[in-house]
Amino acid sequence: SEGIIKDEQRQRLLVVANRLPVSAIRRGENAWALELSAGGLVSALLGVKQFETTWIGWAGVNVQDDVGKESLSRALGEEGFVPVFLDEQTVDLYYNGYCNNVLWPLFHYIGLTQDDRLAATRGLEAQFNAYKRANSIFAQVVLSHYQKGDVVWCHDYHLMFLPRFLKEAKSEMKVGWFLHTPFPSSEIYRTLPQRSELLQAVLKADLIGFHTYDYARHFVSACTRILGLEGTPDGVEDQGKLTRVAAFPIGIDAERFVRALHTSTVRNHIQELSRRFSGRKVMLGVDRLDMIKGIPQKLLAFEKFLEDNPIWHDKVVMVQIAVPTRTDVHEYQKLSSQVHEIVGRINGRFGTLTTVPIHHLDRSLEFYELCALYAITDVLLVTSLRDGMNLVSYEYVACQDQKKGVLVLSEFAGAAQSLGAGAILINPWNIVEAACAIADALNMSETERQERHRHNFIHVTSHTAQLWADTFVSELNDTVVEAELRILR
Ligand code: ADQ
Repeated sequence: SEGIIKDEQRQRLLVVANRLPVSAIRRGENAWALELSAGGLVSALLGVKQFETTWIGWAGVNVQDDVGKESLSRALGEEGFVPVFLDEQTVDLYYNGYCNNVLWPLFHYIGLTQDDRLAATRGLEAQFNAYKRANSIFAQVVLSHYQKGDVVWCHDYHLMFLPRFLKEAKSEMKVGWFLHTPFPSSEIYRTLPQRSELLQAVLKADLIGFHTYDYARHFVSACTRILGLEGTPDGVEDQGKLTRVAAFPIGIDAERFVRALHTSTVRNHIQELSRRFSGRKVMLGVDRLDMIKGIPQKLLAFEKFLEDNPIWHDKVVMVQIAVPTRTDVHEYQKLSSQVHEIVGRINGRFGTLTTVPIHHLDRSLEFYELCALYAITDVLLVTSLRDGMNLVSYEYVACQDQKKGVLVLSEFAGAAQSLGAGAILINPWNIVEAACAIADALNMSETERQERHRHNFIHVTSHTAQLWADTFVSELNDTVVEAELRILR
C-alpha cells in the first residue's frame, strides 16, 4: 500500500521565475496585501495543476527589515510562493538594466540606434555583474528549498545563469530552462558582449525549451557559431555532454475560459456589452503596452481601413486595451504618448457627435470583463512585431465557440505557427496588407469563419498549459535518466 500512496503523490516542482505571480503591497509592519499580476507566463503557469508546485521569485517589492521579510515569507508561503529578496540597486541594474534594456530588446529584434547602444555600453558591466549577483541570490533560495528528486524549472531570460549556479552546487539536480520570448537569429545575438558566458551558463541545464522550432534552431546555431560546439538533432553537445534543446509550445487553461462563459457574471456582462455596441462590429486588441506588440502599427492599419472603407464608418468599433508596464522607463512613456496621439487623431477624423471609432483603455481588466469582451468580439487583432507565443490569441479562440470570430494574427508571433491555418496572417509592418486583412475579416462568410474557428478551437483546447508543463517535465525526467544511462555505459 505504501507503493500505491507513493505513486499517487504528485511530483515536486520548483518553478523559478523572476516575478512571483503576485505583487505584494505592505499594509503595516506585519500586514501584506497580495495582488495577482497580469502576463503570459503567470497565466500559463497558474494553469498547471498536476504537480506539487512551489513558486520561487521576486515579489516586486523592496523589503529591508527582518520583520518585513519574515511576515511576507509567511503570507506568501500560505499560497505556495517563496520570495526572493533583492535590494533596490540590484533590481535597478539587473532587472531594469540588463534584463529590460539589454536582453528584452535584443531578443525581440528591437532596433536600438547606434547612439542608444553606445550609451548603454557605459553601464553594461555593472548591469551584467548585478545580473549574475541576482541569479546567485535566486540560486541560494532554490537550494534552501530543494529536496532530492525535485524538478527545478527555471523561466525566462532573467535567469540564464541559474542553471549554472544550481548545477555547480548540486550536479545531480534536474534542471530545465524555458524561454518565453523568441531567441533571435544568431546574427543578432552575437552582437551581445556577454554572448558566450550566457550561453555557457544556460547550457548547464539538462533541458532547454523554446516555444517554436525556429527559436530552438537559432539557439543551437548561436552555440555552434559562437562557442564552436556541436549541434545535433537532439540539442548541443559539449565534450560528450548533451544538453537537450527542443520546442515546447505553451498553451492556456482553456477550460477556465470556457467555464467562465457560463457563469452569470460573465453572461450579464456579455449582455451589457452587446447592448452597448449593438449595430456595430467589434474589433479588439488586448496587449501589455510594449513596443513588441505593434500597437501603433495596429492603429495605423485601422485608420487606413477606415480611409479606404467609408461604408464601414459608424458600423465598426475598435476596443484597444493596453495595460501599462514598466511605466518608469522613458521608451515606454514615449510609446504611451505616441499611442494616445494616434488614437486622438483617428477619433477626431472619424468620430461623430455620438460615437468614436476607438475605445482605448490604459488598464488591466478583471477576468470576467476580459472573457465577456473576448466573447462579443468579431475580430481580434494581434500585430506583434515579435512575440514569443502570444496567449491573447489563444484566449480569444477559447471564448469564441458561439460567435466564431476571426483572428488576424501577426506572422511574427510564435502563435502564427500553431494558429496560422485558422487565422488571417499578416506582416504588421505592411499597413496596407493589414488594412485589407481587417476588411476581409469583417466581410468573411459564416461558413469560412466556422471552418477557421474549428481548426483553432481544437488546437487551443488540446494544446493546453497542463500539456505543455507535463511534456516539459516528463522530457526533463527522461533526459536525466538517459544521461545517467550514458554515463553507466
Ligand atoms: P506577454 O508578453 O505578457 O507574455 P501574452 O502571451 O499575450 O503576452 O500574455 C498576456 C497575458 O496577460 C494574457 O493572459 C492576457 O489575458 C493578460 N492580459 C493582457 N492584457 C490584459 C489586460 N488589460 N487585463 C487583464 N489581463 C491582461 C510573454 C511573452 C509571450 C508568451 C508569454 C507566455 O511575451 O510571447 O506567449 O510570455 O510564454
